Amino acid sequence: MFCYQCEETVKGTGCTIKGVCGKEDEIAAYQDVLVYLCKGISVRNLAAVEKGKDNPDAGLFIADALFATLTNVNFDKARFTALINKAVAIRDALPLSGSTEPDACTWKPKGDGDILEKAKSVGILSTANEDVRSLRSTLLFGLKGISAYYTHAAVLGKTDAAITTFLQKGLASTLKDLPVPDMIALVMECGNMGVKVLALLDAANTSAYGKPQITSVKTTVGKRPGILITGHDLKDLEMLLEQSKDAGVDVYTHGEMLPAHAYPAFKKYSHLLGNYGSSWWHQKEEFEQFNGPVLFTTNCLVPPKDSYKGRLFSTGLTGYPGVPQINADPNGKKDFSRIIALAKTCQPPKALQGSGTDLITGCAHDAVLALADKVVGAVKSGDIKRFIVMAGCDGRQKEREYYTEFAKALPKDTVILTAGCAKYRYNSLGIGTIGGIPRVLDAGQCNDCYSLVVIAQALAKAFGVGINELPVSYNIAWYEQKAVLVLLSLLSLGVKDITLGPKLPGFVSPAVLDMLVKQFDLKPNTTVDADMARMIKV
Ligand code: SF4
Ligand code: SF3
Repeated sequence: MFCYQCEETVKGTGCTIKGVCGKEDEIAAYQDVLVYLCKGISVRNLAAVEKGKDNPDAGLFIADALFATLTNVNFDKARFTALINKAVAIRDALPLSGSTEPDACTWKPKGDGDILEKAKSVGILSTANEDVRSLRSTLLFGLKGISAYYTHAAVLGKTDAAITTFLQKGLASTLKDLPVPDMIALVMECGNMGVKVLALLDAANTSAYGKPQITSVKTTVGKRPGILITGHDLKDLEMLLEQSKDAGVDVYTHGEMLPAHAYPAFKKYSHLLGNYGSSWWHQKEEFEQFNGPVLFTTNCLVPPKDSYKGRLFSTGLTGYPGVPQINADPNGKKDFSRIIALAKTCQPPKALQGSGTDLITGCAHDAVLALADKVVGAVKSGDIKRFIVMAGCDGRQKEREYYTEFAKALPKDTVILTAGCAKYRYNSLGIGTIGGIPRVLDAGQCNDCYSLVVIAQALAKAFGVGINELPVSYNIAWYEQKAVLVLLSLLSLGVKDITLGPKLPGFVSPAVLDMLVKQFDLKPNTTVDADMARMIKV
């Protein structure tokens, strides 16, 4: 295997024996082959559009398939086998793209051994040139990010053919020998599409569940048994809350589900009690102590311990061998009665050590812009000197303590703008407010980075300056491929001088890094003191 798509990749260069995430060699092979087949579908489907014989559903299938290959989403060979079979069926039902076709359009697996053999020649390392590999990988990982967000929006009925067409265009491009400037242009176009898909998901979430309100979320536990829901999918939460409302159990959010508390549609459920635990990588300890069932709706899924594995359920694109999967019926409805029945037999959750501090969330664009006069006034009066965007992901390495230390060391006249699970590094520090404005403004999930962009654009307008002239610094923490997309989206909006950590991506070659530094002034993070001195330009 060779995988270098996430920040925790071995030695910062690539996982070759087994993933740090727990991904086995075999699953990596199935994922590589699935991506390869999606490239074949893309070539044929794009050609079929011109003949009016395309499959309009192929784009959503590709989004689902790529989402399944994202870090910490799915570890189940049976699910990948089913996706590979479906990919072949979709591709083979399309007309030929021409008299000669790339192998990805014609190759067919005859069984397990075939898939493993094929994976040796179609994965990341099949591109020999380091810089071409780097650009193709950057594009592929950005496309994976688009896929994840697109799938969420589509579940809520919001689709956009321009996005799925780009997914196919991007995938098909990786089979061609394109000049470097064309590849760079595609990476930038991926960033543009990132902004588009983030806006689409924002519209999907807010039209279904209302505009997030600034909300204080409890982290204490109740006396009744609980169900824990983790991941990013709000539709799953909605169905779970509705089905469990009279069952005598409570529902708690975990990880990236915390911002759900801010949506008006979920506030009506009094049994949505609070948030339990923190970011994804703590799940082994936290799920153990939760005592009740846990529903995974998306990443991040950490291979479970046997002690609590029997209480886990997955849905959507997530999967783990032996963990029951709850699928939607043809109308999109999911039956969570098994989870609710199990919860009733469980002990209530145990309070986690150090928990109890309320967490503020829901500082999305509408809620913050409702305070625009106050915020602009505080900047003009000098009460707020600088905003630091500290959005992104959390991860398990010790070096991520940097983000807690950085937040603690920030001067009292600064405000953190955050989104994603990176916030758990500093959202319970109690770093206070400035004139009633919380100093940690949590816009929501990683996809709600879109809100941060809207806020920055509104501030730029209010001050009559460009986005790079604002008193805003970017100190972004990344882990998986959605964060890659968010970064590309920021770059496509012209945001410069972003600090990225805790390590630069292993898939960025020296020449590509040089381009990013020259064009966008992208920097790796260093020490708290040095980065603080650079960012706090008073
Ligand atoms: Fe390694 Fe990350 Fe790939 Fe997992 S997702 S195999 S940890 S690079
Ligand atoms: Fe977190 Fe996985 Fe990236 Fe959605 S849950 S931000 S890491």
